[in-house]
Amino acid sequence: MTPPPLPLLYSFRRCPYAMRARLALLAAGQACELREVVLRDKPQALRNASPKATVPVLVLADGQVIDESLAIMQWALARHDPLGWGRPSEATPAQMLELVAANDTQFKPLLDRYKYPERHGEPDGTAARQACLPFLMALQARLQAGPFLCGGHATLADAALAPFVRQFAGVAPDWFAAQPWPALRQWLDGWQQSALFASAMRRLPPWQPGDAPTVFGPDEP
Ligand SMILES: N[C@@H](CCC(=O)N[C@@H](CS)C(=O)NCC(=O)O)C(=O)O
Repeated sequence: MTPPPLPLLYSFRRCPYAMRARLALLAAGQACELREVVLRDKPQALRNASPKATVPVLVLADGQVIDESLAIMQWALARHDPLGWGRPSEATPAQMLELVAANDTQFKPLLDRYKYPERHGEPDGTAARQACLPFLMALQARLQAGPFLCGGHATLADAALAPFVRQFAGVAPDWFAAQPWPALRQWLDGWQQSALFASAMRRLPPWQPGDAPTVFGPDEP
């Protein structure tokens, strides 16, 4: 019997939204065909699948298109969740999703201002960085209470937020290292050193029409 075709993931290695989707697909043991996208030269096939043309986009074998990173995570984990990413031990699933929403709607815009102050008419990133502190301090407090954001094991929230905290830390690594956030740093280091993260960050050449499929999944190199 021929196996069903794999879902197709349009991704960009360094995009934090695509990272969280890849992490969840790996955690779910869900292989897919991956097409690495160059954002300044998006393939027409991506635009056809999702006119808003952001990454990640997952196209299922039945043609269904999922073009929001959180929805891709939820789709994957609803199919298979051996690590319990959808079952936080110290929060309800709704509280876990509230944390993701706070990241996406509050922290992410401030992170953009911090990274690119000139695009926001600001002389430097210090005001934006200051505005990020309450969010990061709240993460530090959570991680002081337990090794992961929602308790004793990693969940969707950890995978969804880590790529953004990583970006924040990368803007001024020395400054980040000097903050009184040991639990936050340990958590971030743990993610960045994990085998899962290494698999999620596998380097792939940009996809072009006609290329042989690249399988991305738990068993791939
Ligand atoms: N809400 C979307 C946001 C995705 C997003 O904004 N991705 C960025 C890359 S990190 C993107 O594709 N931007 C479009 C562009 O740069 O043209 C999601 O969660 O998937």
